[in-house]
Amino acid sequence: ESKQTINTDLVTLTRFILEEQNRYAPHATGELTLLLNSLQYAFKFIAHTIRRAELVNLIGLAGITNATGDDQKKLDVIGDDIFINAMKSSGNVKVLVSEEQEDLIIFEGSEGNYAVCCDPIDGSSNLDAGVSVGTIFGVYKLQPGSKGSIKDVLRSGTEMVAAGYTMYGASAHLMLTTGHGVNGFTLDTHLGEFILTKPHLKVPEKKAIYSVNEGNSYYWPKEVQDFIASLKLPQEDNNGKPYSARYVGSMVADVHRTLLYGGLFAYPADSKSKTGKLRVLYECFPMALLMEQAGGEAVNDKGQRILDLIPKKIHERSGIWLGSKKEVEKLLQYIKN
Ligand code: P6P
Repeated sequence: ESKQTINTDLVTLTRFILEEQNRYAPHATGELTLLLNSLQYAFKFIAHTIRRAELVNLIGLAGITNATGDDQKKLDVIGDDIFINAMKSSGNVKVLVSEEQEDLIIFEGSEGNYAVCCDPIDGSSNLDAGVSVGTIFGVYKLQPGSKGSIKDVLRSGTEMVAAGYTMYGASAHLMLTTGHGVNGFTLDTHLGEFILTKPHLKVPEKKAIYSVNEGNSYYWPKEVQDFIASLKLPQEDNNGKPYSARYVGSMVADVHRTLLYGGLFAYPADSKSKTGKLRVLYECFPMALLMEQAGGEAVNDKGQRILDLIPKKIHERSGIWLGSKKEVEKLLQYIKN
């Protein structure tokens, strides 16, 4: 008979984080480890809430708009509340930037040494259609001597000590980096644990997939129009076939596919959105850090490394191109000249 082998030595996220702390930061205080555990609690709660949303009629507009003018859906509000409460009660977070909050949040009573930037439910405009959405996050350690202020988050993305996202799709997938590569976890809802399923994830070096909203092409600069048009021609390095187009319209879903399959994702700035649409602190930086840690690249419309940008405002936006190293290099030929 087929021997059903059960893995009795599962690597949970909790175990993985502790092993990583012992391996890379044996003298650490353990605060980041505790913070990451509070983050995973928030992901589990949001995943649970999203799964039941339609059943308990949570889907639909909440009748208010957020900091960046998007119509807030009920789940956006609930996701934001869950996230804020999880970070506040962790005791390790002093400063919080959320897409749903116009102003920086400072947890006055907290002795926390970390600042967290997040988009609690990114892609929520797709929620009613059952499209995958996700929570995107980036973590800074407060600057030495800081009591927690906006200066702790208006910094280059290279200073983030952890970043990632949890995509709420068929399963809940967490992609995490703490600066030592990218590891993927899948939520086992019976155990209530994120299980390591994609250790040391590397993005394929090249892949003939491009992912951009072509509905904006009328507003793109000429070099972007020319570059995207060039991908639609037969490619010598793709057995004479043109690129495939794949665009979900939910950044987490588009980036997740790009990390796993390779390709190029883009949201360029255009004459309609002169500084692009995606926000630096809690969309561009976390996805750029993940992509670089997985061996890929992430640049802005001038071909500058996304992580080297220094935002001046907490909801600042940037054009972004990210994905396989060879695909970003093809782009640079067009926009660097
Ligand atoms: P568009 C979702 O609203 C979002 O913020 C990202 O998740 C996504 O990549 C982008 O906007 C989609 O924007 O203009 O293509 O619908």
